[in-house]
Amino acid sequence: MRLEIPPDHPRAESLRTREELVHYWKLGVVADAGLIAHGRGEAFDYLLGEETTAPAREATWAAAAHLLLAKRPVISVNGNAAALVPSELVRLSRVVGAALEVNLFYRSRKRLKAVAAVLEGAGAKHVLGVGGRGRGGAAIPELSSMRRMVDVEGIFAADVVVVPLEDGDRVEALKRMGKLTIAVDLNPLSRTSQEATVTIVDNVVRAIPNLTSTADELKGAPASKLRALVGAYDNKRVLGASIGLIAKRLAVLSKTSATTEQVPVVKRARR
Ligand code: PTJ
Repeated sequence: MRLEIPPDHPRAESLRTREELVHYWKLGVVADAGLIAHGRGEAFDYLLGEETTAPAREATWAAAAHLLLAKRPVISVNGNAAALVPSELVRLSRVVGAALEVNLFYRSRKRLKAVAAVLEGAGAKHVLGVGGRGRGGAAIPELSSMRRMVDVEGIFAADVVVVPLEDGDRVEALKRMGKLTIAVDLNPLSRTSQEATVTIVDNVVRAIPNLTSTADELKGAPASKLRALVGAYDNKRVLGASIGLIAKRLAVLSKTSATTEQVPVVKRARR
């Protein structure tokens, strides 16, 4: 049963997103830890003002240019991404000509199939990563987590990989294989954010549609313009700008917010 969320509730959007995740968790698409990961993301979204920031927009331009320059782009899909933005991922894959591959940290055959079914239900024609051992399976070297299991036709052969809600280990391993990575992560301090080629510090529900419309806009642009966009981009600088934005917001809020007013200390009476 899904919770009825009053449309005038001040946090209706956030509650709807939670309900979506819980619904897909019950279906076995989202991992138990996916609910915890979402809570962490929500906290950072609060700090960022729950909107797409200027640094996120700058990262989106660079990410779109990388995807359009790529020869074999792949979008890696986990449980949370499939639950929150299934049709948006399918649309992005069409606009930039990228393959969709299921790749799970908490991997099981049941979950691989469940995530692939969500993507197919959203219109995906061909989903990689569900073939299993010996059927198109390969492993990322020097990676011990289950995320190492990838498709030879997909992530293994890709030059650019989109990794929404990822873990830092695999981004590092993909980098060692010479691949470029585009992360979507609300936490600008995470290892994933720090290690990716481009990190879009934004909620995946905003980031993926923005990336699709930006790629659509850039589609007819000459390669020289795309190369200039990626050449001018510096992920460390843009991540620093996101962290700076959080610091600025907190500095302003600490002066204006009622929640930070001095709370009177009630001293315990001495006996
Ligand atoms: O489906 P699986 O088995 O592949 O597992 C997926 C999870 C998310 C459980 C797994 O990848 C995991 O444990 O991830 P982490 O290490 O918790 O990292 C998730 C990151 O995504 C954290 O930095 C969160 O802040 C961030 N995050 C959470 N929700 C969102 C988000 N970033 C963007 N948009 C969100 N909605």
